[in-house]
Amino acid sequence: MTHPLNQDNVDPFEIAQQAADQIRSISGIKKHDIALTLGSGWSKAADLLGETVCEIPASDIIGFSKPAVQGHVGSLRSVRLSNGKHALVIGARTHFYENHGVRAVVHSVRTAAKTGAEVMVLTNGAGGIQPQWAGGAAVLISDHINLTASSPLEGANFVDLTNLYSPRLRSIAKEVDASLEEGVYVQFRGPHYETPAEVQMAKTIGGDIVGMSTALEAIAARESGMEILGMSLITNLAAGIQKTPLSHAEVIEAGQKAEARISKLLAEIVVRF
Ligand code: 8IG
Repeated sequence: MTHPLNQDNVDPFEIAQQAADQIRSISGIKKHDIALTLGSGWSKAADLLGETVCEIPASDIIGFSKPAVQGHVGSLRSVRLSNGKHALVIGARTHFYENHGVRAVVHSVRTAAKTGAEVMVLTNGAGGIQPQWAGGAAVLISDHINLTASSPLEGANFVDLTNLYSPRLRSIAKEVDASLEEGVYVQFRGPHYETPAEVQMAKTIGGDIVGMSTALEAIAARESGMEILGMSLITNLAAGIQKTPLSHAEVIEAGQKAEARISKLLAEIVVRF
C-alpha cells in the first residue's frame, strides 16, 4: 500500500482539501452543490446532466489513483445543471479490491465534500438477488451491509448510520419514476464474484444487491455530513440466482444496453435536488 494517502503523517482530509482546491482553481467553480460517482453503466449520465464546464483527468488531482478496470473512466467533470447548481461528476472510482487502502477508496467522496457538495450520489453496477431485476433494472439503495471488514473511519469515531441513504432523496427519485424499487446493498471485497453459497448468505441476512463498492463511500459521505442517494444498475443476477456463470463481458454489455435509459432517469432525479 504505497499509495500517497497511506504515508506516515498524511491527513486524508488535508489531501482532500488540496484536491478540492485544485478542482476549484481548474474549473473556476467556487462551490459544487452535488457530487455524483458514476459506476459501471452510468457514465452517459455525465453528458445528460447539463453543460460541462470542464473535464479534468483524475490523475491530475492529488490523491486520485488511476482506474484499474476496463469500463471505468478516469475523469472528474464539473457540470452546470439546468437549475443553475453545479455538479461534480466523478468517473474515477478506486475499489477496495485494488488494495490501495480505504483512504484511497473514499478520497473522491471527501474531496467532493470539500468542494462544498451537500449531496453525494453513489451509483454502481451490481448483481441482483431479486430475480425480477434481471435485464438491467435500476434499484434505489435503502440500506447496506458492509462485509469488507473495514471502515473509512479512523480511531474511536462512532458515526451513526441510521437513514444513511436519505429517505428524502429516495422519495424524490420515486416522484420521477414511481416504479423504482429499493434494496439492501451488500458490499463484498471482491474482485471475484460471490459463490452461490455467499449469495444465499447475503439473501439470508437481508441483502438484495451484491457489489464491490458504495458502502465504504457512503460511510465516509455520512461522516462528512452529506446527504446520500445510492442507486444500483443490476447488470446481472447474482451467482446461483442466474443459472449461467457470470462474466465481466456480460456485465459491460448489460451496462451499455441500459446506459441511456438509466442516465436519463438519473439526470431527471438530480435536477430536483
Ligand atoms: I456489475 O454479481 C457486478 N458487480 N460482488 N457481485 C459483486 N459485484 C458485482 C456483481 C456481482 N455484478
